[in-house]
Amino acid sequence: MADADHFDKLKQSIIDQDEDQVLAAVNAALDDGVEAKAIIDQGLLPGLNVIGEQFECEDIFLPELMQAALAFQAAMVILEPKIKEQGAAGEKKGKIVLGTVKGDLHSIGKNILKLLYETSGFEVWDLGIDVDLFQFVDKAKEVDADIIAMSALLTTTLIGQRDVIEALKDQGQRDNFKVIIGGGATTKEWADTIGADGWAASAYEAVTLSAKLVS
Ligand code: B12
Repeated sequence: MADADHFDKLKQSIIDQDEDQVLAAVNAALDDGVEAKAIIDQGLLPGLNVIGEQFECEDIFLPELMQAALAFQAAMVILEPKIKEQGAAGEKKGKIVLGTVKGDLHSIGKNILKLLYETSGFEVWDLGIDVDLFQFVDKAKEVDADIIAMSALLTTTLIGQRDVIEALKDQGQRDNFKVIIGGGATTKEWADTIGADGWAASAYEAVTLSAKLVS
């Protein structure tokens, strides 16, 4: 089967919120030699975007949204080890404290970013989701991080990114860390407004940006 047909099947399986179908499509694509990263970027994520649109238009509701997210995460259990196999060994490039901000439970983008950081030679402390501002600041100080990287998917939780930068300033720590932000709800303008050191639209760009910031 051509790669494009695999991508269509992968996308549709997420839209159908059918975990068995997702796993079958992932395994079929891998068997045909499609790369794990392409399976995610060109198959599964476009499906998740359609799910987001359907949710916004109220064609589907929270249970379906959750079902699609679970199916995506089941695929990642197969795909993560494949991506890690191609990962970088050797000297570490820098230390990253990563998390999704307070009040926000979205983890998929953050987890992809973590995976790419680790396979690109960064050390990552993943604080998870719903991360309080002081958890970011305290962990960054504790491990002497180079970068604090914060994800936000909701317009209502964006403010958590600004709060971390303000807390760093209050503690006289702002110059000790680079701060980058991302996630579906963020923009370059928001990053500039809150005085972040960088913003990226995708996990790939985030890794390139981080490598520049630590060099
Ligand atoms: C899956 C999903 C869920 C799942 C999340 C499961 C999980 N474990 O993550 C569940 C079902 C839990 C969920 C819940 C909710 N969701 Co939701 N969800 C989505 C959905 C469909 C996909 C999000 C996603 O994972 N995208 C794929 C990833 C890869 O994209 P990403 O996170 O943006 O990450 C990429 C880049 O942004 C970047 N990146 C990410 N983080 C970072 C960090 C840094 C530092 C950098 C540089 C880059 C970077 O790299 C990533 C890879 O390239 C989106 C729609 C959409 N298209 O985004 C809605 C969406 C985000 N959700 C939405 C809503 C409203 C909700 C709920 C409030 C629904 C409800 N009524 O309860 C709750 C909120 C719960 C909470 N408190 O957080 C809205 C948000 C609207 C808004 N603007 O505020 C959206 C946009 C749907 C919509 N169109 O209405 N959701």
